Amino acid sequence: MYVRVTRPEEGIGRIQLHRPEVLNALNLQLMEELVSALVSMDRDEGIRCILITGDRRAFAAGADIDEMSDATAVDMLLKDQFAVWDRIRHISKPIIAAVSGYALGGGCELAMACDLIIASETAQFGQPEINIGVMPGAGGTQRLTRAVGKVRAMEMVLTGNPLRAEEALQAGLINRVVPEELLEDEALRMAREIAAKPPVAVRLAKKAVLKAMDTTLETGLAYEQMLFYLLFATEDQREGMQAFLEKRKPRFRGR
Ligand code: CO8
Repeated sequence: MYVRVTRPEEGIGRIQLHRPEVLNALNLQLMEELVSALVSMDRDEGIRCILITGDRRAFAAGADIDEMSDATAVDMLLKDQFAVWDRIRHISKPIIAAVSGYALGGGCELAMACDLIIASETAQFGQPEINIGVMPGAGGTQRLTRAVGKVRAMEMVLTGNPLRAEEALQAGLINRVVPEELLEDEALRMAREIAAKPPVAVRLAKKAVLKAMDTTLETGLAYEQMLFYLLFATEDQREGMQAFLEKRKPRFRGR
């Protein structure tokens, strides 16, 4: 197994990428295991927030170069490795990437496919594919550009030079930078905070924010309104508002 799945606390699922000998290079088997863990956590009502992490040295140093080096275009097409990546987009629960060390190529793309990114001071984010004769293929040119803007994304993609954690924070690519020894705690703290929110509202809010990435303002606003109205069909809306009026803590049930 190339991933380790745990439940560190009630409501939180944790997936650790585990191919340390190759800096968690993302081969097809690892990606399939990762996505299958994500899908089963997404279906599990006991899990409200998902963490993906690597180890101290690497979140992931990219797609597995060994696995691709001899492939032809037709091999790549028939293998259709992106099908498994695409499934990450359909995970409805929030996913937090906790990144230490290298997040390069597919590793950076995987972090960007998550909803929030917490990094240790040692993290570095880059798209070095240009150095090996290719270019990003799992969202790097698209999500990076949306996150940091055209100018910075262009520089990263054309030079292959990575951003250090602090630079990535300033560029708007990641949410927080913490000392390495606090990474797990901080990621868990954020997961705990989100896991305590009303799950249906979290799910729809995630959908609405993602919608903003690929639609017009008008369509996005209409979509947001529909999801907002839909939440008035939930018990948690009643509970949340009632608890506010009664000046007590809400008890959300995910219904
Ligand atoms: N694939 C396969 N093996 C890798 C990878 C990788 N991406 N990265 C590191 N490794 C292996 C090394 O070959 C080495 O193995 P061995 O001990 O057997 O020689 C081991 O991990 C340790 O690596 P290094 O000795 O190189 O460690 P260093 O600390 O000297 O360097 C670096 C670390 C800078 C991260 C260096 O390993 C490196 O440059 N790695 C490659 C980074 C890269 O180019 N990533 C992009 C890959 S392409 C990609 O991600 C495309 C994604 C889109 C397609 C996804 C679906 C197909």
